[in-house]
Amino acid sequence: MSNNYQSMWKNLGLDLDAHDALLQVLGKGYQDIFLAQNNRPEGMGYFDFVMGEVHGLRIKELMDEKEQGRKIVGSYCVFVPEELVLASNATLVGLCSGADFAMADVEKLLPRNTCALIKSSFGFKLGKVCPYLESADMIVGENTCDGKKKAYETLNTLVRNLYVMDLPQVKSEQGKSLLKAEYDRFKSAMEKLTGVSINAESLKQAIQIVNAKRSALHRLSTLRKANPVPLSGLDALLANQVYFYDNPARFTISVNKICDELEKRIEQKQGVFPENTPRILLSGCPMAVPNWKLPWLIETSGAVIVGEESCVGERGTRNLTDESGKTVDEMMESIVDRYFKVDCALFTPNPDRLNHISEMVETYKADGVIHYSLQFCQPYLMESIPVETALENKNIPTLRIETDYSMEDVGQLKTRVEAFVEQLI
Ligand code: BJ8
Repeated sequence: MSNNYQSMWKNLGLDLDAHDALLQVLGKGYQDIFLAQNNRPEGMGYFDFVMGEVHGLRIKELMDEKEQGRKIVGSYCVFVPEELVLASNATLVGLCSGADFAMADVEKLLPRNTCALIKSSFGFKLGKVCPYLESADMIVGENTCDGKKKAYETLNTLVRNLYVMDLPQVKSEQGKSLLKAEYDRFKSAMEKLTGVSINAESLKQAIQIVNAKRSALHRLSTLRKANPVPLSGLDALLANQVYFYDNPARFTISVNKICDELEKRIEQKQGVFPENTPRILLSGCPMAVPNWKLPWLIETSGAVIVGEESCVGERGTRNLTDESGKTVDEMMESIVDRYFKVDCALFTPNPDRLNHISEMVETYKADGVIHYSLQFCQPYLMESIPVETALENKNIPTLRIETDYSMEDVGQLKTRVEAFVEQLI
């Protein structure tokens, strides 16, 4: 890929040597983790292609869009409503924060005990290795956890056009009004950025596009209830990660295509793991590309992941937006209703998340839950204890994992995961 795109990357201001090194590590990781799996559905070929071209063809497409006057918006959180971005004729991309990069430089700007996700977002900027970040005309940060909201004050000095969205922390009427006010403000900011006024027709169409891609993922999730499971958790995670930067309509078609194939596999009782392999629900912090460590450890330890209670997973995609609104105001209300249901650990109290985890255990017939928190992530680490207690009280075996993006703890994690899986057999 690299030869064709060097000049594009150079024009974007990437550090070509560092970027080449990143692509090499990524390619090797992808080979060892994804391509080494057995019996993968053919439809995963599309996602392999997308990953192979993640810094190539997709960036070229974004460059072409920009040439035609379309704006690119980058985001770090599922609270940024894609509907408003699309309705103003812009494209939303998730900004990867799933690998350590330029750590020595990052730790000059952020305390060492900051979560790996936040450090990674800085590392990709300081190391000049993320073409998505460099192509964005606007980057949206959000006031969620303390780490993110304070880090954006510094990020603001590193990037052009950082827009910070405030978010409620309590699910009250006042909280909802704040979200509504912030989405109204974001709508105006998008209109100003693009020069396009959002109208009822464009907003409805955007809602339908985003609902369609979320519905395709619902269909994919439903198929993972089968025993034997027709798709690995790693491949499902990959689809959930690609969701954040692929063209939405093409993504929807590709997910539905793989679902057609999986339906046939289920009919033939064809699985990626043997029947009755222990089934794990993974719950906790989002796993941004290329953070594949824990799922890989789980699925090479005799278990299969059947669901992700995560923002790169069901927490981020489970709710749809009501499509019946006729006016922009009605549709804005529906968008607020939809996003206000996201049960991020930033909310206090946050009973919906615990209910959702229990519901997912039942739906996907999970034998156990692995709760994943990034080190120094207060919201998810704090919630992991009551989550574990509540699940254990229901006799659902639960393992709490706290880790980061380094590979230093792989041996120790593998031992713990294997011991946990053993207990489920
Ligand atoms: S809606 S989960 S995507 S904020 S891991 S940075 S919480 S210290 S990512 Fe998130 Fe939006 Fe919530 Fe979802 Fe802070 Fe924790 Fe780091 Fe985190």
